[in-house]
Amino acid sequence: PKAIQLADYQAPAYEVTDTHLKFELNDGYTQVHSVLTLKQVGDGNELVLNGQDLELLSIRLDGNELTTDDYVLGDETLTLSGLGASHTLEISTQIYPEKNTALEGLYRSGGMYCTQCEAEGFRRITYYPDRPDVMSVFTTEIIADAEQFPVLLSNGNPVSEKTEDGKKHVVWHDPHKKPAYLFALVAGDLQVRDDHFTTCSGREVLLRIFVEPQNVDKTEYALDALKRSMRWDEEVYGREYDLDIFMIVAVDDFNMGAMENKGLNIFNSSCVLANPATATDAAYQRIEAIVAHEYFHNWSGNRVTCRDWFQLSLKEGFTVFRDACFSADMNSSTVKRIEDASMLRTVQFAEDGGPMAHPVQPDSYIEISNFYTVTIYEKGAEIVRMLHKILGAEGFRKGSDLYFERHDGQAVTINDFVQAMEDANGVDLSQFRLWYKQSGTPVVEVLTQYDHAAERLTINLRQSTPDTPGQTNKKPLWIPVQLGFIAHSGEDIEVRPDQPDFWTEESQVLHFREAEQTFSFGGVIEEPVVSLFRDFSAPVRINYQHSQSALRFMLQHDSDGFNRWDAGQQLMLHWIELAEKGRFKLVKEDIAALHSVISDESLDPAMVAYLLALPSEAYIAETRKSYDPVAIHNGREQVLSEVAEALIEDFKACYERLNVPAEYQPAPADMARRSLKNLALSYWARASSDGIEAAKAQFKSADNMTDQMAALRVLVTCADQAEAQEALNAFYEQWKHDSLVVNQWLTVQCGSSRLGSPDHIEKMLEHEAFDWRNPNKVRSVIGAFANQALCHFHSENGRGYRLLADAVIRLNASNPQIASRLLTPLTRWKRLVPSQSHLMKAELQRIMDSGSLSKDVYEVVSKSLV
Ligand code: B3K
Ligand code: ZN
Repeated sequence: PKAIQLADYQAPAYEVTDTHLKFELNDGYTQVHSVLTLKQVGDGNELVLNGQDLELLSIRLDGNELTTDDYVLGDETLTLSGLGASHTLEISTQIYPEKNTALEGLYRSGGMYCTQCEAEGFRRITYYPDRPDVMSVFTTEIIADAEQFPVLLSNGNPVSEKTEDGKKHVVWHDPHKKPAYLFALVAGDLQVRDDHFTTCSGREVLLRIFVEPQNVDKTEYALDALKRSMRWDEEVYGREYDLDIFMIVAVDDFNMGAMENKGLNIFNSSCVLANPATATDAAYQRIEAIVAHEYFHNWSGNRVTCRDWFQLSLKEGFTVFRDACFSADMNSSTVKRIEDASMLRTVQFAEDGGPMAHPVQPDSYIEISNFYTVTIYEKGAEIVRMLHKILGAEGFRKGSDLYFERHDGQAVTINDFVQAMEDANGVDLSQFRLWYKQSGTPVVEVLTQYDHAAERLTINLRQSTPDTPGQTNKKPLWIPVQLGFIAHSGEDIEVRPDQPDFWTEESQVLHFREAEQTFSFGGVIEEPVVSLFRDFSAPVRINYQHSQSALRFMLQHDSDGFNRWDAGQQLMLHWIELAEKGRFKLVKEDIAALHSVISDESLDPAMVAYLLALPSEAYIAETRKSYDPVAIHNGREQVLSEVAEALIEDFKACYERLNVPAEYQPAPADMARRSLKNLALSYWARASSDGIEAAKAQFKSADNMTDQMAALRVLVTCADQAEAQEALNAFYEQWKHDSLVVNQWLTVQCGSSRLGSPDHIEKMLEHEAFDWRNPNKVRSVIGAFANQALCHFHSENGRGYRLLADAVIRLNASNPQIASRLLTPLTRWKRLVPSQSHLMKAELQRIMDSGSLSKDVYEVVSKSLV
């Protein structure tokens, strides 16, 4: 397979002004007839259409049937040459959605048909210039059996509908021009729940969620989140919705979370369906975030789209930033920041340190599906957040207004986005642009010095970015450093930089722009604790050794919630390291610090839960040059147990205080209470049989999935094996009719460092609840195992690796996207201790040698073996 290069980009020669599609859905096969209005807009008279796994039935140009002499049919293209200024092109193809297991293009999921076209799925439907810079007005006619498929949907507004000879015909028209990747079609026997939204200019919008009949009682929350998103985008970005109808459809078989098709979002059912009995608080929060994310794409992605797929972060980074701000506004902004930064540091830093490291604007790819990554999404969002820090809320809004106004209806580049920010604010962002082009995680070394006599503090910063595949000698970046000084009293003291470039009182941000820079501050009357990179103001690694006592102090006093949490994490990382060396003992100062956190009832309980949670095994691994997962697991377990024992009375009291009967509400305050309650339970049950009994009681009496699942997790982790299994069996009996709950049941055991052994995983692959065709099931079993049950995945004999490689080889043939994603843990082989890393490498090699690899798997495996 050949790599596609950004440098080779060429504008299209032809535009498709109008696209008429007619779908005839038949049992076993579907025919697609297209009529394209072509207009020459660029150099050349050649039209290249993309197509994959299509049966070509006929082509007509301006009414004349073409023969094979008139075009060149390549492997995945159909080329017409010698064209004039305008034409009408008609193409008929036949496709087989029932046989489509890749879940790209048009496919069957249960009893329904649906589509997934981003990034390059439309070419599996018909021959078309399947590239985002070709934008067209779509009209779609769908014909299908009226009884089996009473609901037929596509983008835009409904135009007409009739039933003739048992066939239903509907026509949809989308007035907004769009690239083919935003096309969608759904056919099924679905139930709908309706609602309404009045836009800021007073237009009425019909909101509809379509689901399978058994799920109608799980649609309320998504509709609520949708309305809140629509209002928020009006208020915060001045963006109004632009069609009379907005639809969401829930689909069980889906490769990712959801898709922002114009006016017709399609969701993985796990990311949209919820009721209190079946969905956890985490699921509610995920639904809120994803509904918002897809809705926000209507402007950042659909109205203004990407010129080519190298610009993917233009829509994804910006939209993740938008949904993160929305979630922060709806819930606790500090907790949201902790969650996002923690995930970035765990997963994105690992990607940056591995063979698939790439810039937020990549230079090349083999398979674009491999680039829907945490780097494009989350690091991309961090870059937009830094722009927001640099420009301020008002300046940023001026920039986004200009961007949307200037580029509405266009397919543009990341550079166009930055340019709008520059033009609206009159700043030079040339150095800032490097964030998009340089891969790797920057490291910032910090030295501080305090001169008591002069009442002066200096901070020396040095930055460097390590080499990554294909990139060396990186340049200094523009790094916003938000900071504060904390006095002995615990209060913040005023920070007055001697060089106040860009410094503002409210932002408290230093602009660190050279390889090395020293900042000095006068009028500092006592030696403060320096709190750096508050709010995680830049996606960098920080090397700054705070003393243990400074960390304990920050854990109790830092006014910045993120750094307060991070201080605790640093303390705990240190404990775990000591535990691994057999030298850990919780000292009384540590206990006092934790005690003060847990007993501070003025704090947000959700925040307390985060302050008391140990860093994950994956994050601990990420902080090491080379790591031994089993040692990390054991060290962390020891610290967990010591904390549980030392604070047993606190945890018990905390649990009892918060375990009050209350009707379930997915509201921030209730979620916060449950999160701390269940964290307290997990510690309490670790240290005493009373805690286990409390977990059993909660498991039995819970009226909501948050509490039931938390109790089940505690039992799986702390109860003896027989009791754990008993709870799992009872849970399955209770919930086996509900596939989304069963997925959680699979995850809790397959991701467990207690139960998730390779033997157990093999057993679950044979279970009636498992299905290789369904990505959610694959993720719940194999994904949970390889990403969470680390001590089993990395078992000494290499069985965990073999199991994963077997799954990848199998899925490579049926669903390459899922195969390639699942593979990620193996790509980290160089970071493991040698005994493990050579076993991992051998499995990568075995995948490589297994023959006929998809582009998806080939790209990841070949880059990993370099
Ligand atoms: N844009 C889609 C992702 C499509 C992934 C294609 N492999 C979902 C989202 O980011 O909103
Ligand atoms: Zn997105």
